[in-house]
Amino acid sequence: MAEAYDPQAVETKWQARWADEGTYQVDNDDPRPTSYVLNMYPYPSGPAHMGHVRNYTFGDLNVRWRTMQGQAVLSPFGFDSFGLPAENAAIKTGTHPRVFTDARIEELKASIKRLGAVYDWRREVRSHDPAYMLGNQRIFLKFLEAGLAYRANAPVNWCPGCQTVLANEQVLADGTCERSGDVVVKRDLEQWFFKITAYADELLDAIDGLDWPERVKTMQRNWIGRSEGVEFDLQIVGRTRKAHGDDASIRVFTTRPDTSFGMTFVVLAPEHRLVKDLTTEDRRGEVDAFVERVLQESDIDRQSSEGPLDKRGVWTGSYAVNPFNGKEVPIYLADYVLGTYGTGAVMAVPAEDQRDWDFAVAYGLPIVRTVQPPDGWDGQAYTGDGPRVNSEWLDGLVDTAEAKRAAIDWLEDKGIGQAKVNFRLRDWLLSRQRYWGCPIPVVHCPVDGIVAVPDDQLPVLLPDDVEFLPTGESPLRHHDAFLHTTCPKCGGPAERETDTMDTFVDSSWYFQRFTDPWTDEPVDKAAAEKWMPVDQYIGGIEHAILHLLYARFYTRAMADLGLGPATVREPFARLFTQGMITADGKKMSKSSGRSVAPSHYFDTAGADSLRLFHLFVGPPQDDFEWSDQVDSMIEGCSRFLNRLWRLGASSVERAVIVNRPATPADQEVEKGVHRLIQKVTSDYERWSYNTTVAAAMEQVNTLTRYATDGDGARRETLDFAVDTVLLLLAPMAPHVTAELWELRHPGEPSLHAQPWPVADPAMLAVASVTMVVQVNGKPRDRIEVAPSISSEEAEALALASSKVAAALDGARPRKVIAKPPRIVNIVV
Ligand code: ANZ
Repeated sequence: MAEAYDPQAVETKWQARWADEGTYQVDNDDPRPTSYVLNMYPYPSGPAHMGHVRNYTFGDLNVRWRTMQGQAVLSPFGFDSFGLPAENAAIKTGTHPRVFTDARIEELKASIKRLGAVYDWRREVRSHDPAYMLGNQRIFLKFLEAGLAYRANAPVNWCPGCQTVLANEQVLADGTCERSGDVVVKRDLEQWFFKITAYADELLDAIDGLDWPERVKTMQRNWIGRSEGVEFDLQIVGRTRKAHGDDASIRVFTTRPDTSFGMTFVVLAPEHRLVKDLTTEDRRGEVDAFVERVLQESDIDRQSSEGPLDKRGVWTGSYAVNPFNGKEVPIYLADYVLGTYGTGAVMAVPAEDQRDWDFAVAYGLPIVRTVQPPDGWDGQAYTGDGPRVNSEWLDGLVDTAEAKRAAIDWLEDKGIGQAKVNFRLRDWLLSRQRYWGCPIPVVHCPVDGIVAVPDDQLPVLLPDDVEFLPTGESPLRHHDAFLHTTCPKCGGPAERETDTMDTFVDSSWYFQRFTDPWTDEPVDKAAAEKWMPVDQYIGGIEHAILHLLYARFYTRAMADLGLGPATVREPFARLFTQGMITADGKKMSKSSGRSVAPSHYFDTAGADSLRLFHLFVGPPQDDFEWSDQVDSMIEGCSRFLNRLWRLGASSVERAVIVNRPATPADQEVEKGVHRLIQKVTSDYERWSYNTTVAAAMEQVNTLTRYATDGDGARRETLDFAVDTVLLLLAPMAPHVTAELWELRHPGEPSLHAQPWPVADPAMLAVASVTMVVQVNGKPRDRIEVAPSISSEEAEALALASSKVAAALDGARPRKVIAKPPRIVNIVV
């Protein structure tokens, strides 16, 4: 009897061996075909919780599986180590963010290592590494030079109490400052932007070619939000171009110019530049109060459909002319019209737009249908197709695209409008008034303006001797030695930029850095060309938009500026978004206070059982609620691995193992194993891990019975079967399978160095199926036939059956209906 399975001893042994032998280290001159598997690099918040365990189990399975398929698999790990929590901890506890962060990294690393997930730790990258900051700053300066980084005024959250800018996270749901309790207002301040909109079209078009979940692709498309329409001018009543220039008209953007005859009012955003000008004296009090209130609201609140509409708008007292029919329409303001989209002004067509309809009803404004709705349609806007009505020269046109085209042509002919494509996507505001981030490497000179820090003075590092005070301001602004510098151009006194970069900048190119983290350049193009794009990226759906879009933009911009390989424009060829582990319905995370640590399970059932549990509990893309039943499920996985251990160590109780030629029963066992190879391989490809664990469990039970029942097991068959099961389970439960393999094959290369098994097609063919022969609908015989049997053969076999002959009792068949290979029906 082999020794009992001791998970801790086995796991420690193999983890040390993989690390010592560098089993999963790959060099950049590795001749094997390449593959790149990557989990999104985590924010280091302390020891791993079950959410991490689940994600890294999926990633590790992919790394090991691809390795067994003969690929050189790049499997790096790093830390998204800049960010607000470390800075807040510093303010609270007085620990420097670097010390705090490094400690959290070590905790996370230690707990990940016990999972047995394999990474090439030589390639580790942390956002706050000086070498990484150097890369970040060099890339930034290239973007600046190319006009992809620029400064502009932007509305930011401003706390009048603290006299500082706040991040969105610091503004409470009721719009007050988390620290002072003051009402946070929007204020225009100079900020840094990346011109991601220059890539809007390309980023949108390329989504089609990505092997990503449809849900994520849709979210990206909506976020970019391309819309085709037209911009045109409405004359303001009482104004002339001669007297008022550009202020004589209001420009609107619409996607439905075909409905223009139905425009019964115009709505401006409260921040529209003409608001003050258009407000008549008797309306001023109400308008001012309204504008002040709306400017406090977030864009999200403003676009929500909640709240009574009669409180959400106000009339300015002025009118504009609808150029299509010459009618005068009132000009309103409404919170839901955004100043940052289109022209910040909308022609309202209540009959064909539900929001305009509701607004018209609330303010008693006219509603004129311009698309004929179906009979019985009443009391709401109609956005479907139908003939144009009340639209003069558009009347009768049914095709919406054609009607739009006609309206745009008319506007262009008259010289008052042009076709226009708009994007919802805005440029990326990247500056943060924070300490724990990568400094933006420029100085502000009173003579030369913004001047790049020269390359030989990079990286601009964060000074350590700063005080973290709860003032809400970046300590960099109060650090004289950092702040005061000389201008690299004129040598005069200048101030260093104290804004740091959004941490999404760090996560936009780290995956390229992994391909050669030792290079002096941000990215070694040859190395990146070899490994990129990431073949399998794994991470949470919460990154569906910002991170994944920013990374796509960065990859393109870097390629265009010669900072990355020209051929690599998409960073992540294939994306998997795993489900969340939830506790009480909420995402498991350290900050939620609901995190379950894996260490207890590592110490008891072992890492392999825990991995198997995570693979087994359900489809990887689904959320999983952590509950009281989990312990018994992990126990179940542990019992399975013990059964595997007994089988693999050939100590199955009462096992009889004999040498004999293969009987049909032995052949059935072999075929079952080939079918398992096929199933596991295709399940791994499809990320259907729960079904593959179930099949493996069933197979182990079958083999255990085979080894103990009846005539006993044939040695060759059992060896082949057990070895194959170990190979197939190796990516899921890497320790126990490696140990069993070594027991069974002492002195041979390790299990993880073995090639992935391939199913023999001949063994997959199902030898026969049972064909039922019926006479007048009653089953009379069952015949084993080849699955490929033809109708004629099936009919002949059926008629030749003695049981059928007995049932016919001399009667002549009237009709024979053969549905090979399952059924033949004889009618008499
Ligand atoms: C008249 C109209 C009639 C409209 C109709 C729609 C339907 P997307 O697809 O998102 O581009 N709009 C324009 N600028 C706006 C702004 N700054 N804030 C809020 N809404 C704005 O939507 C474009 C449509 O959204 C435009 O077309 C305009 O309403 C509105 F039957 O014009 B439409």
